[in-house]
Amino acid sequence: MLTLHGHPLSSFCMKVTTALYEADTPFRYERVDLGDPASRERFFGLWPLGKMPVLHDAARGETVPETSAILEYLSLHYPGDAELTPKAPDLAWRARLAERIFDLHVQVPMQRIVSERLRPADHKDAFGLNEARAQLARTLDLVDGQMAERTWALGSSFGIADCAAAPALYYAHKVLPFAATHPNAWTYLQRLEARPSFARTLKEAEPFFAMFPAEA
Ligand SMILES: N[C@@H](CCC(=O)N[C@@H](CS)C(=O)NCC(=O)O)C(=O)O
Repeated sequence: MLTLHGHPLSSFCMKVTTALYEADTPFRYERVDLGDPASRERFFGLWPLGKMPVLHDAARGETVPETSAILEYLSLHYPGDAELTPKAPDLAWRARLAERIFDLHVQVPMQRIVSERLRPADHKDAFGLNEARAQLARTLDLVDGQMAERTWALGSSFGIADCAAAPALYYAHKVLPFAATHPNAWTYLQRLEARPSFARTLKEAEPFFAMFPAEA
Protein backbone atom coordinates (compact mmCIF):
# COMPACT_ATOMS: atom_id res chain seq x y z
CA MET A 1 0.00 0.00 0.00
CA LEU A 2 1.18 3.51 -0.83
CA THR A 3 0.94 6.20 1.83
CA LEU A 4 1.33 9.87 1.01
CA HIS A 5 2.43 11.92 4.00
CA GLY A 6 1.49 15.53 3.43
CA HIS A 7 -1.24 18.13 3.66
CA PRO A 8 -4.01 18.82 1.11
CA LEU A 9 -3.29 22.57 1.16
CA SER A 10 0.38 22.12 0.28
CA SER A 11 1.12 22.91 -3.35
CA PHE A 12 3.84 20.26 -3.67
CA CYS A 13 1.49 17.64 -2.19
CA MET A 14 -1.11 18.69 -4.78
CA LYS A 15 1.41 17.98 -7.53
CA VAL A 16 1.69 14.37 -6.34
CA THR A 17 -2.04 13.74 -5.72
CA THR A 18 -2.74 15.03 -9.24
CA ALA A 19 -0.32 12.42 -10.59
CA LEU A 20 -1.80 9.66 -8.40
CA TYR A 21 -5.35 10.48 -9.52
CA GLU A 22 -4.27 10.67 -13.18
CA ALA A 23 -2.98 7.11 -12.97
CA ASP A 24 -5.86 5.98 -10.74
CA THR A 25 -3.30 4.64 -8.26
CA PRO A 26 -4.77 3.77 -4.82
CA PHE A 27 -3.06 5.37 -1.81
CA ARG A 28 -3.73 6.38 1.77
CA TYR A 29 -3.38 10.03 2.74
CA GLU A 30 -1.62 10.55 6.08
CA ARG A 31 -2.18 14.18 6.99
CA VAL A 32 0.86 15.89 8.51
CA ASP A 33 0.36 18.80 10.90
CA LEU A 34 3.71 20.49 11.45
CA GLY A 35 2.13 22.60 14.21
CA ASP A 36 1.40 19.47 16.21
CA PRO A 37 4.55 18.25 18.03
CA ALA A 38 3.72 14.52 17.71
CA SER A 39 2.85 14.72 14.00
CA ARG A 40 5.93 16.88 13.37
CA GLU A 41 8.22 14.43 15.15
CA ARG A 42 6.77 11.49 13.20
CA PHE A 43 7.22 13.32 9.91
CA PHE A 44 10.81 14.41 10.62
CA GLY A 45 11.49 10.79 11.63
CA LEU A 46 10.42 9.79 8.13
CA TRP A 47 12.34 12.55 6.34
CA PRO A 48 14.82 14.63 8.33
CA LEU A 49 14.55 17.62 5.97
CA GLY A 50 10.86 17.89 6.93
CA LYS A 51 9.53 18.92 3.50
CA MET A 52 6.20 17.59 2.27
CA PRO A 53 5.20 15.34 0.71
CA VAL A 54 6.88 11.99 1.33
CA LEU A 55 5.67 8.77 -0.28
CA HIS A 56 6.00 5.49 1.59
CA ASP A 57 5.66 2.24 -0.32
CA ALA A 58 5.14 -0.57 2.19
CA ALA A 59 5.14 -3.24 -0.54
CA ARG A 60 8.61 -2.31 -1.80
CA GLY A 61 9.97 -0.98 1.51
CA GLU A 62 10.80 2.43 0.03
CA THR A 63 10.39 5.94 1.42
CA VAL A 64 10.59 8.59 -1.28
CA PRO A 65 10.82 12.35 -0.59
CA GLU A 66 11.01 15.19 -3.17
CA THR A 67 8.16 15.41 -5.63
CA SER A 68 10.25 14.98 -8.78
CA ALA A 69 11.66 11.73 -7.36
CA ILE A 70 8.16 10.67 -6.26
CA LEU A 71 6.76 11.21 -9.76
CA GLU A 72 9.68 9.26 -11.26
CA TYR A 73 9.06 6.47 -8.76
CA LEU A 74 5.35 6.38 -9.55
CA SER A 75 5.99 6.40 -13.31
CA LEU A 76 8.39 3.49 -12.85
CA HIS A 77 6.49 1.29 -10.38
CA TYR A 78 2.84 2.45 -10.46
CA PRO A 79 2.23 3.92 -13.92
CA GLY A 80 -1.41 2.84 -14.15
CA ASP A 81 -2.80 3.74 -17.56
CA ALA A 82 -1.20 7.18 -17.52
CA GLU A 83 2.09 7.82 -19.30
CA LEU A 84 3.00 10.89 -17.27
CA THR A 85 6.71 10.68 -18.08
CA PRO A 86 7.13 10.19 -21.83
CA LYS A 87 9.17 7.15 -22.87
CA ALA A 88 10.81 8.84 -25.87
CA PRO A 89 14.13 10.21 -24.51
CA ASP A 90 13.87 13.62 -26.20
CA LEU A 91 10.35 14.12 -24.88
CA ALA A 92 11.39 12.82 -21.44
CA TRP A 93 14.07 15.48 -20.91
CA ARG A 94 11.72 18.19 -22.11
CA ALA A 95 9.06 16.96 -19.65
CA ARG A 96 11.56 17.03 -16.76
CA LEU A 97 12.76 20.49 -17.78
CA ALA A 98 9.19 21.86 -17.85
CA GLU A 99 8.45 20.21 -14.50
CA ARG A 100 11.55 21.80 -12.95
CA ILE A 101 10.60 25.22 -14.30
CA PHE A 102 7.20 25.05 -12.57
CA ASP A 103 8.84 23.81 -9.35
CA LEU A 104 11.82 26.15 -9.21
CA HIS A 105 10.65 29.25 -11.03
CA VAL A 106 6.93 29.34 -10.18
CA GLN A 107 6.52 27.43 -6.89
CA VAL A 108 9.67 28.77 -5.22
CA PRO A 109 8.97 32.50 -5.77
CA MET A 110 5.27 31.89 -5.04
CA GLN A 111 6.22 30.25 -1.71
CA ARG A 112 8.57 33.17 -1.02
CA ILE A 113 5.69 35.65 -1.50
CA VAL A 114 3.41 33.57 0.75
CA SER A 115 6.09 33.25 3.44
CA GLU A 116 6.50 37.04 3.42
CA ARG A 117 2.83 37.28 4.44
CA LEU A 118 3.57 35.09 7.45
CA ARG A 119 6.60 37.07 8.64
CA PRO A 120 6.27 39.23 11.74
CA ALA A 121 5.93 42.96 10.93
CA ASP A 122 9.47 43.69 12.16
CA HIS A 123 11.01 40.98 9.92
CA LYS A 124 9.55 41.94 6.54
CA ASP A 125 11.90 41.81 3.54
CA ALA A 126 10.64 44.14 0.81
CA PHE A 127 13.73 43.56 -1.35
CA GLY A 128 13.33 39.75 -1.30
CA LEU A 129 9.61 40.10 -1.95
CA ASN A 130 10.18 42.28 -5.03
CA GLU A 131 12.79 39.84 -6.32
CA ALA A 132 10.34 36.94 -5.94
CA ARG A 133 7.58 38.90 -7.72
CA ALA A 134 9.97 39.74 -10.59
CA GLN A 135 11.08 36.09 -10.89
CA LEU A 136 7.49 34.91 -10.95
CA ALA A 137 6.51 37.53 -13.55
CA ARG A 138 9.45 36.51 -15.78
CA THR A 139 8.41 32.85 -15.61
CA LEU A 140 4.79 33.74 -16.36
CA ASP A 141 6.02 35.60 -19.47
CA LEU A 142 7.80 32.42 -20.57
CA VAL A 143 4.82 30.15 -19.82
CA ASP A 144 2.40 32.55 -21.50
CA GLY A 145 4.45 32.50 -24.70
CA GLN A 146 4.72 28.69 -24.69
CA MET A 147 1.04 28.13 -23.98
CA ALA A 148 -0.11 30.24 -26.93
CA GLU A 149 0.12 27.11 -29.11
CA ARG A 150 -0.21 24.26 -26.61
CA THR A 151 -2.98 22.46 -24.74
CA TRP A 152 -0.68 20.96 -22.09
CA ALA A 153 2.85 21.91 -21.04
CA LEU A 154 4.50 19.72 -23.67
CA GLY A 155 1.83 19.88 -26.34
CA SER A 156 -1.11 17.54 -26.59
CA SER A 157 -0.43 14.95 -23.81
CA PHE A 158 -0.95 15.59 -20.11
CA GLY A 159 2.14 14.67 -18.05
CA ILE A 160 4.43 15.35 -15.09
CA ALA A 161 4.96 18.99 -16.09
CA ASP A 162 1.19 19.56 -15.96
CA CYS A 163 1.03 17.93 -12.51
CA ALA A 164 3.68 20.46 -11.42
CA ALA A 165 2.03 23.36 -13.27
CA ALA A 166 -1.45 22.91 -11.79
CA PRO A 167 -0.81 23.85 -8.13
CA ALA A 168 2.08 26.17 -9.06
CA LEU A 169 -0.12 28.34 -11.32
CA TYR A 170 -3.14 27.99 -9.04
CA TYR A 171 -1.29 29.56 -6.11
CA ALA A 172 0.73 31.92 -8.31
CA HIS A 173 -2.55 33.46 -9.42
CA LYS A 174 -3.48 34.01 -5.77
CA VAL A 175 -0.30 35.99 -5.04
CA LEU A 176 0.19 37.68 -8.44
CA PRO A 177 -3.11 37.62 -10.38
CA PHE A 178 -2.28 37.11 -14.05
CA ALA A 179 -5.58 36.62 -15.92
CA ALA A 180 -5.30 40.03 -17.57
CA THR A 181 -1.52 40.11 -18.09
CA HIS A 182 -0.90 36.49 -19.17
CA PRO A 183 -4.06 35.25 -20.94
CA ASN A 184 -2.52 32.05 -22.34
CA ALA A 185 -1.15 31.01 -18.94
CA TRP A 186 -4.58 31.85 -17.49
CA THR A 187 -6.44 29.73 -20.06
CA TYR A 188 -4.00 26.91 -19.35
CA LEU A 189 -4.80 27.22 -15.62
CA GLN A 190 -8.53 27.01 -16.43
CA ARG A 191 -7.87 23.77 -18.36
CA LEU A 192 -5.84 22.41 -15.43
CA GLU A 193 -8.60 23.24 -12.95
CA ALA A 194 -11.11 21.40 -15.14
CA ARG A 195 -8.89 18.29 -15.36
CA PRO A 196 -10.56 15.68 -13.06
CA SER A 197 -7.29 14.76 -11.27
CA PHE A 198 -6.57 18.36 -10.28
CA ALA A 199 -10.25 19.23 -9.70
CA ARG A 200 -10.37 16.39 -7.16
CA THR A 201 -7.14 17.63 -5.55
CA LEU A 202 -8.60 21.13 -5.21
CA LYS A 203 -11.85 19.77 -3.76
CA GLU A 204 -9.86 18.00 -1.04
CA ALA A 205 -7.99 21.22 -0.22
CA GLU A 206 -11.19 23.30 -0.04
CA PRO A 207 -11.84 22.75 3.70
CA PHE A 208 -8.38 24.22 4.42
CA PHE A 209 -8.39 27.25 2.11
CA ALA A 210 -9.21 29.60 5.00
CA MET A 211 -5.70 28.80 6.33
CA PHE A 212 -4.09 30.37 3.26
CA PRO A 213 -2.64 33.70 4.42
CA ALA A 214 -4.27 36.80 2.96
CA GLU A 215 -2.10 39.70 1.83
CA ALA A 216 -0.90 41.65 4.88
N1 LIG B 1 11.54 20.42 -3.40
C1 LIG B 1 10.49 19.91 -2.53
C2 LIG B 1 9.68 21.08 -1.98
C3 LIG B 1 8.65 20.63 -0.96
C4 LIG B 1 8.09 21.81 -0.16
O1 LIG B 1 8.57 22.95 -0.25
N2 LIG B 1 7.07 21.49 0.63
C5 LIG B 1 6.46 22.49 1.50
C6 LIG B 1 4.94 22.42 1.39
S1 LIG B 1 4.34 22.89 -0.19
C7 LIG B 1 6.81 22.20 2.94
O2 LIG B 1 7.06 21.08 3.31
N3 LIG B 1 6.80 23.24 3.78
C8 LIG B 1 6.97 23.09 5.20
C9 LIG B 1 8.16 23.79 5.73
O3 LIG B 1 8.96 24.31 4.93
O4 LIG B 1 8.31 23.82 6.96
C10 LIG B 1 9.64 18.90 -3.29
O5 LIG B 1 9.57 18.97 -4.53
O6 LIG B 1 9.10 17.98 -2.66
